[in-house]
Amino acid sequence: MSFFKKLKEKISKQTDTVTEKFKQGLTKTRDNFSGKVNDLVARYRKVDEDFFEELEEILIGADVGFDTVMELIDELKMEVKRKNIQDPQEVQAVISEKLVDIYQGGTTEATSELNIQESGLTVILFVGVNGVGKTTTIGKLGHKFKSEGKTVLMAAGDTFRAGAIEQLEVWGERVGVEVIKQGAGSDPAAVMYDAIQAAKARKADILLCDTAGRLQNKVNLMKELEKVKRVIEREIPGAPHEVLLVLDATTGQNAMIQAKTFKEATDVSGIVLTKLDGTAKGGIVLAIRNELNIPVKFVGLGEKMDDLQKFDAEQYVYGLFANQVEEEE
Ligand SMILES: Nc1nc2c(ncn2[C@@H]2O[C@H](COP(=O)(O)OP(=O)(O)O)[C@@H](O)[C@H]2O)c(=O)[nH]1
Ligand SMILES: [Mg+2]
Repeated sequence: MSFFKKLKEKISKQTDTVTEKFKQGLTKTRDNFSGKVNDLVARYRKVDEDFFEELEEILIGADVGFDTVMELIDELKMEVKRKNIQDPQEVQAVISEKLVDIYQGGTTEATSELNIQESGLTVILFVGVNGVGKTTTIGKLGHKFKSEGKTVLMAAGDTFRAGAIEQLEVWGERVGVEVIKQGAGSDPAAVMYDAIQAAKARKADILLCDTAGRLQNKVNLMKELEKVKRVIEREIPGAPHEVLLVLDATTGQNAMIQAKTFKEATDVSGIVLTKLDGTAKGGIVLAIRNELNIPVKFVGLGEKMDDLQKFDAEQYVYGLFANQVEEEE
């Protein structure tokens, strides 16, 4: 059976809406990346050094990241040799197969699972620079947890940016979740303290904590995050259960730099990659996973409350090559 068919079988265990969301959200990347790969395999009559060089350029152009591209090309060359593949058309399936492999990196699929406590409160802290989509992601996740029947609270920890508290309140109203806040300019650690007390009093399941995204001064950022974390840890041993770094896919290699900075400043447990729908360079997912070794737990595929999806490497690769898969049928 072809890889595409196997892929389709695997993902068909999930709902069609998930597949449709990934497919829709990856339209720009698919048109760009897969379009170029198609064109490449159509132009070459045999798989040679030039073919791989062009493929390398396409991958780098899709923000896959230099190191990851080199690794991928090496693997492809080996696979082509091993299977004695001559026809460029056949390489396409191998490419998608290797993309899934690279993402999963030998680990099991469970990496996108959140560390949710079986009983008691789960605290999730969101970090990242301004404008990446922290508040929006909190809104979307709040909606997701609520629809699973959980009691959710949100903490308005971005007390720095004008309008940030109000923006979270708008999301709170939209998805029916209470927002714990203090005035603008107040100490974020104090907001977290209040929010935890409220969460305990309401026996909440999930507390989603927003933070400010100042990165101009790394030392300050570290201090602020440390203080916020210290308060959370003190009130709930073992918390925060997740520290999710939010990155904007449209910023490409800049997102990689942000990730490295935050990784130094705090223990990041997962990444939310937003605005994947807004970029033609969705290869950044692979670079993040492979070069930072932090799992991408969620991807943002639009601005609406149901446009957040748990990241799934197979859905992602299917979304990239959906046209081919459907053509094969
Ligand atoms: N297209 C798209 N826009 C998004 C996504 N996530 C967030 N945004 C938009 O990005 C902008 C900044 O988001 P915001 O949550 O305020 O970022 P914050 O400063 O990190 O809290 C808003 O206009 C959001 O609607 C996404 O997945 N796709
Ligand atoms: Mg915000």
